[in-house]
Amino acid sequence: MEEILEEKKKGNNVAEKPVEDDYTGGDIEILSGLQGVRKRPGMYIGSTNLTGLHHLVWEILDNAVDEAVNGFGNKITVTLWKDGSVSVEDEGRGIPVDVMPSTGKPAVETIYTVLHSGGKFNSNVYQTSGGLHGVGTTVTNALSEWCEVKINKGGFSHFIRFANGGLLDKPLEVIGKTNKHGTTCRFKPDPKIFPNTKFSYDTIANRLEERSYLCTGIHFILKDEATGNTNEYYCEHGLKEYVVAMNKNKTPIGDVIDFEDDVNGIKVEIAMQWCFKDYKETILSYANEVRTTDGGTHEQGFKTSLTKTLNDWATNNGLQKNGQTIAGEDIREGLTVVISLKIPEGKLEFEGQTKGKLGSPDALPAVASVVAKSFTYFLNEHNAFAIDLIKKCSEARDAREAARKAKEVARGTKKKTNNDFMISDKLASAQSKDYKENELFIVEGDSAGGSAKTGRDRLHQAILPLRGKPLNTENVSIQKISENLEFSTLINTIGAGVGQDFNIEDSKYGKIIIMTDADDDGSHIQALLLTFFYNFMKPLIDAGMVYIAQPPLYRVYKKSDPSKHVYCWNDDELAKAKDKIGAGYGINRYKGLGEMNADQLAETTMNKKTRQLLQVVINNPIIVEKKISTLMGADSEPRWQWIQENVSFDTIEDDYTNEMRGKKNG
Ligand code: 0RA
Repeated sequence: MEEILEEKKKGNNVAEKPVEDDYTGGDIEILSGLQGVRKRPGMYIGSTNLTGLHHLVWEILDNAVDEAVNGFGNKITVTLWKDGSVSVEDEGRGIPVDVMPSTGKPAVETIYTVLHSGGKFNSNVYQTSGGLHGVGTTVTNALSEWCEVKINKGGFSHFIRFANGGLLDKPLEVIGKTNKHGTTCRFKPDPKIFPNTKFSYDTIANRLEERSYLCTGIHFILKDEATGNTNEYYCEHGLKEYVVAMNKNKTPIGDVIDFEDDVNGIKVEIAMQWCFKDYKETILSYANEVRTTDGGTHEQGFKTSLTKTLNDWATNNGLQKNGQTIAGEDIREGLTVVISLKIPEGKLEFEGQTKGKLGSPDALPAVASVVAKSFTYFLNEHNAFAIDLIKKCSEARDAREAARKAKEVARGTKKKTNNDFMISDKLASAQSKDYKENELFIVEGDSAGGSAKTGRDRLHQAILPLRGKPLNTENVSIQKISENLEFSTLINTIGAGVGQDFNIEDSKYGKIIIMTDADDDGSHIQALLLTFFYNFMKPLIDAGMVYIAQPPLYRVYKKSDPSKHVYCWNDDELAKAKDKIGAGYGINRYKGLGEMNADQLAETTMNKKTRQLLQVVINNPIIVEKKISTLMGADSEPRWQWIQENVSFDTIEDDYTNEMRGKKNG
């Protein structure tokens, strides 16, 4: 989706570079390559929103990590500079600087200006490619206002500079002597490409933390020159510490179990731990440090082998109740596992539209054999744990069976009664049966609910008002949730089940939109609802179907003619609106949804053509896991503050937002 958005957007953002006339054939190729990236940034970095902006850093960072993972240097420093630039410094061998006979140019210049040239210089066994599209340094350079590279190598310090979207600005030169070695790349993202060029310290910190778990023995340092903030991440027992971090504030069963082996050149590392009172499974998988959000052969191998290994062990030890086996989903309830594979170049295959799925066939038997061997050994060595675990899994199965039976009974009765009434008397449902097109607005407060019901598009928009704060669902069983009126209503309304039984295909809505006031209480309600969706309907979030509505903060109008008005979502827009309306303006500051009438609410927040929505996207599992459990697990005051500053989920703009931005800019 993002790429389509970018197609729409680029017309607004991308400036054409004047073509100069003294270029050789090779230069023209370079120029058109760089221009191609600038014309369609979405194709290379996914989008030009904040996620895309940070891709520029990931591309550079991953090269530095590659170098360190392959044994060259063990310290990587990322610095945010006051001028808005960022640098990544490593202590590796230094990018090659010698002139290449084929181009007559220094290798570093080629690596920075020719797409897909990076790999040719790199003979590392395991190549990482954390940039979603793995296109490397050229893309970062092309999308930067300027980009400077300093290389310490062979006794000398070298420097090269690019500007205006990747064009050579200062040719490579020796600037001094040094006995150090390593590469520093510093660049400033181009504001002509990115609407927002401000890097987020937290986003980069989380990425470095994640990397530190996957690449042990490397010191990752982050510094912010503007604030003086600094963090260092370093792990010796990577995945184990990753799982500990994920399960912080939960009730683990035993220590983290971890194993590691090499099968036909594929290095498999796994760390896992079960927790009580956690009813979901959390599987994080990686291939060569790339997160595989859509799973793939390694996850398949893990699941199949885990199920078989535990069942075999239970059977062999006479622990299966009535000879029943345990299903995989019941074994994985409450399990947190990180699977990381290092696969040699030739065997590495990614699949799917976003390349988020591992396709390498060899990964399946490799992981399966490691699990079978090592987990069997572990169970034999830890009998008490094994017995507890099997008991827990059987209980999960029994609970699921009971829930299924209850649901069947409920379904039987439901058919006999008025469907809408059974769902909720508060729900104003949508008329269309084209469920994918339908949207469910979960609205804070009955009064806003009333305006929303009046102002909605009755064909496709349904309104479910919430009374008060929803239950905090962290560490709460499905049983308890079903007894909660607010959540059982929501579960019935969505109509696709809950927990392990949730089936996204049955969802009666294509978009679930949380609409709250833009204040502390509103963010708390958002966090509580997101916690519920995350714990019990995670596939909705994974599919990008959960959104947060964005009511405006102000309306600026002309006093002499209030029909002339502009809505504003932030202070920048407010300043511009004042200018636009000119002398004699008035301002409405909206403190809550209830202050807007039905028309205003519809126009600003609900109408597909004019609203702004934030899509809830989980970019970094560590933050979500850690923060949800810290925040929602303990009821401490600073929570408000925190939610205000960092919603636990990264949000990206949906298509309509961009359409609207386009309009505003144009
Ligand atoms: C290719 C070959 C050599 C080093 C590198 C690439 C290299 C690339 C990057 C990117 C960021 N930091 C880097 N450090 C090294 C080896 C060249 C040699 O042995 O002379």
